[in-house]
Amino acid sequence: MAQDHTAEELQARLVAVGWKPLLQQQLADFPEHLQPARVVVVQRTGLTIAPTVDGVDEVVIGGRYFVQEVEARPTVGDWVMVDPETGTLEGVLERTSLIKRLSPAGEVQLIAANIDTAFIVTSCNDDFNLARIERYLSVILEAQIQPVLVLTKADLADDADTYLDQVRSLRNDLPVEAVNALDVTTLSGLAGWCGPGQSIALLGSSGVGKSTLVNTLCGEAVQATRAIREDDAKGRHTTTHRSLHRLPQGGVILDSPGMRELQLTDAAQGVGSVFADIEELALQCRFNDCSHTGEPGCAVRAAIERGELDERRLESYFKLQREEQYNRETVAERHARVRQFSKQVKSHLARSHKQRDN
Ligand SMILES: Nc1nc2c(ncn2[C@@H]2O[C@H](COP(=O)(O)OP(=O)(O)OP(=O)(O)O)[C@@H](O)[C@H]2O)c(=O)[nH]1
Ligand SMILES: [Mg+2]
Ligand SMILES: [Zn+2]
Repeated sequence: MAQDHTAEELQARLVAVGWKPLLQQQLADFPEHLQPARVVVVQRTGLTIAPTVDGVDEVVIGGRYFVQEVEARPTVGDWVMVDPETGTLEGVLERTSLIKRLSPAGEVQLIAANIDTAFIVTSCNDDFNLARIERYLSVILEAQIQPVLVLTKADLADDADTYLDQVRSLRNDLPVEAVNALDVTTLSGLAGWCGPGQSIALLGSSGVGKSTLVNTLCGEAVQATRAIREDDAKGRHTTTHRSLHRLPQGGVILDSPGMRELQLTDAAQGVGSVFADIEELALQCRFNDCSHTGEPGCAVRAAIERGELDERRLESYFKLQREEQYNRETVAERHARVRQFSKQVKSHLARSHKQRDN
């Protein structure tokens, strides 16, 4: 029963799953008998929460969350309000950050909420791909989350430094760590992000060592891991659902299934931040609608010619910008169709109610 816990005990249990003092003020918006808890695992229709609310550790996602837009549905990392009497989900606290993508099926998919730091994980092998890193960075910076680049399998590479140099060429303010995810002594550079109240998300392809990092950082094997395929260094999609884990340093870390692709949606500002150097150069182009594809007086092309900007980076910028715009428009059209449909359903229902009443 709620009465068995003192307020301090409850507070300590919340802090253990990443509670921050600034969340406290949101509690005033809810009836006093409701208790906050964090979503640590998401299944199709239900959520696993921690700490438990009077022994309740799973709650059902009620139908009302499915009639709203996807973004209103609780996801991993969300703080939810639970009724200890009935064990039901009564609300979701306002998020401090949200990571989302467009799924391969073309739908907005939530990846995690209330994340402070994202470890973008890539290996010092064939997995390494600058354009993919720029893609992840766009999503993370859009969400105003601190990105940290983690280059795994540095122990297996002869030339880990060349990978480090390439990443450093993207942005000079990006923390980068080359590690052996199996060796805790190489992970000390990550400790600064792992303290109490901190929530970390891991993003990266299958097989890069996300779960291995979780295990080594947690100091025990909480997640299954599996060797990658020998022929093409690809992972085997070992992790199949998202889950939050407590770190000994006090923070929490979210393990996710490896992503085949991270399609951008609603990330125009994120793309702009990743390519801030290009956007700054563009201000000096002669035409303010310059497409940087050959107009006279183009400062972007001039920078490429001077060897100050990589052609690859400009291509990557164009690609992500186009994709972001296309996906944003597609999602907006889809939303409009859904709204139109639910309007039709409502008016149909209203008509049939009226007929019944007559
Ligand atoms: N030598 C070495 N092996 C690593 C390192 N990181 C991961 N591995 C190995 O790589 C394989 C894949 O690691 P996982 O942790 O399962 O990869 P994952 O990113 O969780 O993959 P998914 O769950 O499929 O997304 C395992 O055999 C790990 O032991 C590293 O830094 N060095
Ligand atoms: Mg895994
Ligand atoms: Zn230009």
